Amino acid sequence: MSTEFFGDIKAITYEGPDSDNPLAFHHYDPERVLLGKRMEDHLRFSVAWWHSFAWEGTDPFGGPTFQRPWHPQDTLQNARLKADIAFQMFDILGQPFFCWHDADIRPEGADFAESYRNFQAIIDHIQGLMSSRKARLLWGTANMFSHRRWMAGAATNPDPDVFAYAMATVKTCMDATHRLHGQNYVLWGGREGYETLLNTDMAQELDHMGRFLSMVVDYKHKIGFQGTILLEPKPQEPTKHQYDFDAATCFGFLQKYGLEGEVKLNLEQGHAFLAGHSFEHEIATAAALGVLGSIDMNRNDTQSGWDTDQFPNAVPEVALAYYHILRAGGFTTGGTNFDAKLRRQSLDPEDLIAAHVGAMDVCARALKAAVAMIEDATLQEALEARYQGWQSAEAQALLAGNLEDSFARVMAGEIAPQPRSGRQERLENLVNRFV
Ligand code: XUL
Ligand code: CO
Repeated sequence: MSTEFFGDIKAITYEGPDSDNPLAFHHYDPERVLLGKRMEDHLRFSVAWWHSFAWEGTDPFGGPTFQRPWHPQDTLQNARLKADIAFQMFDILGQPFFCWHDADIRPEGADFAESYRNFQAIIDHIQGLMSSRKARLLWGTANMFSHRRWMAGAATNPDPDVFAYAMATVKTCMDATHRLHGQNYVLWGGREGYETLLNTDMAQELDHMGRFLSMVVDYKHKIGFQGTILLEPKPQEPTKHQYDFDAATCFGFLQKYGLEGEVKLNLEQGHAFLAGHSFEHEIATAAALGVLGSIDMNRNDTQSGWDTDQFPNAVPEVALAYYHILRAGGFTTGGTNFDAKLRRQSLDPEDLIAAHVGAMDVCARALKAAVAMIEDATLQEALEARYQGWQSAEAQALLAGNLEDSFARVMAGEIAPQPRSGRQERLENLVNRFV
């Protein structure tokens, strides 16, 4: 059964922009060198286990639409089959990374100990698959939001027993990530927030969340995990309000608990959108604050207001995201994860391949545009020209000065600002030449 799932779909290859083969890369050419680095190493694509293999096609109004050979997902045998087929897809796509939540890869047991045994068995299996295959682990994470025990949060749960259960759960997921040589460990606090302030002690919950994250960092050092710990901001959904609202909020939280040098961010395009930001805003904010880690490259529907997790398809938007990533020096341990799912009518295995091929091509095309903008340098020059005034010694002295000195000079008419154009339209026109 497993060998037949993707039928006769062969490994996808680069055929160039003129090819009319829908199952070929038109822009993603992993070996092509841009700015001194292979495209594969710039983009560092990753497939998300949960959406591609664990999600069954449900929505708030309807049950599963997908019928996969590894359903139902409640046995170890089916979990192994799911892993085998996942690696077949990784072989077809040739992307370098994948990632998982514990709950995506193993069946839930009757109790913690059984879930743990299931998890260990599947990690053994994945380790075996990895020994002869290309795909590596970008990150592991714990699903501490689906099961009813997490309904009031994990680290921010009012019940200390749940806090302890979360500690135990994250330990197992960090151990597994370490064992599989994961490049990062992610924490997305889907239920770390509140439904109503009427029953919530926010100060206490934030302190618990800070303490929890400190323990995660301590454990990382204790086991010698070399990867990066990443927080994933999202303003709301599933809870009414999530504490990791956006990049700036996360940075303030990290600073309060002294973790800004230890933890970085995994930014998701759709989450930026929910927070009322553009994706490049979140990337530029994280870069400015020194906490840019990794990205989840999936978009929301611009009208529905939900986190629809669609594969990316707007090159201009994605190009600006990569422009800011490149300006920040590119990824180190991070990458481009498709935290994206098919539409629930996309039933065929080929849809799964086509979705990823298209998304990889959109990102590759956007990367090429971003590289071209950097090589052209007009944008950078315009930016530098705008701040040119700060090059003088006199301007630098302002930063070391005081309010009274400037008052005296402005009062004496020595300083009289002359407003200048921000040239926004000209810069937008310039970007349009590249995308
Ligand atoms: C949810 C989301 C998660 C995280 C990992 O919106 O993005 O899938 O990426 O827990
Ligand atoms: Co995500």
